[in-house]
Amino acid sequence: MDKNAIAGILSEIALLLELKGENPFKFRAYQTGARFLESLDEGLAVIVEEGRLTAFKGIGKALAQKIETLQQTGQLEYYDKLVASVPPGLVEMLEIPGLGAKKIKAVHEALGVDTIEKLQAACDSGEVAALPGFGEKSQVKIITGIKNREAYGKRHLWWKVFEVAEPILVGLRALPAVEQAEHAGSLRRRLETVGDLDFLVASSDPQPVMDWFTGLDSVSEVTAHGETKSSVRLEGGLQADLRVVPPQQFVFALHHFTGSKDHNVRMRQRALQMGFSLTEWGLRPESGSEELLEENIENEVDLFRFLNLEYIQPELREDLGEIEAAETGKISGLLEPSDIKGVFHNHTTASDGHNTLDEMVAEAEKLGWEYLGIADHSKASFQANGLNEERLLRQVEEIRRINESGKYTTRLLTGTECDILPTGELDFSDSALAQLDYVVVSVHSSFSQSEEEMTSRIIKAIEHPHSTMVGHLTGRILLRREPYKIDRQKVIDAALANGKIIELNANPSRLDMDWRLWRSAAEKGLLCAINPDAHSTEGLHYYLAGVNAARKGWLTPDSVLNTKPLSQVLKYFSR
Ligand code: DGT
Ligand code: CA
Ligand code: CA
Ligand code: ZN
Repeated sequence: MDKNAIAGILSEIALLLELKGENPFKFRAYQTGARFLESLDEGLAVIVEEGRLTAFKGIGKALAQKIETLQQTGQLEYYDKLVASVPPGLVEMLEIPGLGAKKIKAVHEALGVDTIEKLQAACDSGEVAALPGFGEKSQVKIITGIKNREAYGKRHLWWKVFEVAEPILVGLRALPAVEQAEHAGSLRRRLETVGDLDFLVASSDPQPVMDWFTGLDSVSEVTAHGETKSSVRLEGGLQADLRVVPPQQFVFALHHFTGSKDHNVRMRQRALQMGFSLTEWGLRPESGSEELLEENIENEVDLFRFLNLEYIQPELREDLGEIEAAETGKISGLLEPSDIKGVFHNHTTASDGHNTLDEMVAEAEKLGWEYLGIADHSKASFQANGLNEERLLRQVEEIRRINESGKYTTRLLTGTECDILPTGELDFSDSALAQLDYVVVSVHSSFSQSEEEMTSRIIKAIEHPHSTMVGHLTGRILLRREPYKIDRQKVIDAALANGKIIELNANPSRLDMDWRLWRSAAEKGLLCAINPDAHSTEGLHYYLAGVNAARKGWLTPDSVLNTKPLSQVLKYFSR
């Protein structure tokens, strides 16, 4: 078993122990163990072999033994027993936003609550509010949390479901009966969250295709198994639809099932105005003839051209003006993943990242990037092990040494993710900030300020002479945490007035600032930086989710700083 998988198990053990109300020293030891493994920069197998685990800080004999067992056998009896001893409903309660292990344990012990349904009932009857340490406010928070979990539980992060969908698509394409296969729906439009997966296949022999799909190992329930459409529920609750159409209908069905619904409605209106009826089956003259016009329409490019439109990328099909723009050819040249030449907002083991400077820059080199910016947390983010000025300046030195060593073709840039304090002041002195290539400013505290307070807090940071860009503008965590209250338009205007950048945080759970605001902001001249906010080498790959969101926001390379070569980026920073 590899170190990351073992770290996952140790974290889970910590949670389970906390749920059981064990001594904090005990579960913290497992948290420490998990963090140790995540940030380990040498091979675990070698350390185990040489019996050196206990030589590391915080790794006692008992913990070392468990890590060794997991490393060698991939199993741990202690863990299995622990999982079996905690009601699964308690673990599920951890998914309720704002409810931690301590409170879950308290309601479990006092009221015997061991499922979310029972928790809801206990809130409704006021029993939760009456518990010591809870009160009316906590109870309301739990009720809202349960509601959010239900609402959000119906949708899924695009990034997560794309990983599930891709192998299914590859499998479909490999079937002998399949002529063409594509994703459709919100998945193909790269919407940040997806309700269900849609697959579309062209085949004149649907039966074996349907059988293959409904027989997938990952299918937990078949909810429909028909001639042209099947629906399944996959493990984990995600639903998926497959439609199989005759090959000559494929292009029309693909356009229809890609959506969005609103885009489809507008396209159908347009066809009607030209005297044609456009449906998922095909295109035919409105009056008289029953004849379908599919001979000259072999793909979506042809379909759009038939309606006198330039090709509209699936990402843009949200009925936000794309059809008008396609009339005049104004929607080409969207940002592509290959345009990205580096990124700025990333963390290392110096704060709460899992990989070292060297590991991060080596990965950036593999991605072919010219530069990689490091922006670890500042000291106010103590929970993320934020750097004080001394540590920051030492990191700057280390980065210089790595750059001068000539070890990597990718150049490291020195930055910080500096906290915007509740007052709008920055967490580092001007003299420290002046030593850096750039400064990302972010809010990590006092989320409940009023809209006025939060807006002027962020604008004050934008006006600070040393700030370069605003990180994750609204703090939202998709499907989990609402954005804090903020007047986004005012902040955009302030960024424009001060020549500052707003980040498009590419973490698939953030995608913040939202793509819906980018088109008009970029038209006014706002510059974007696509930042993965990586906390590991894997996290760097999130830039792809950022590119998706940027495309949905109609961004072209011109509006994105990190499409520029290193020389221009440095020039921009030293303005
Ligand atoms: P989702 O699954 O909620 O993330 O969103 P979609 O867009 O994937 O929606 P879904 O799965 O219900 O349907 C896939 C596409 O099929 C949708 O984007 C457009 C098309 N479609 C479905 N129902 C209708 C409809 O009643 N009218 C029109 N015009 N199109 C529809
Ligand atoms: Ca869908
Ligand atoms: Ca669907
Ligand atoms: Zn942050």
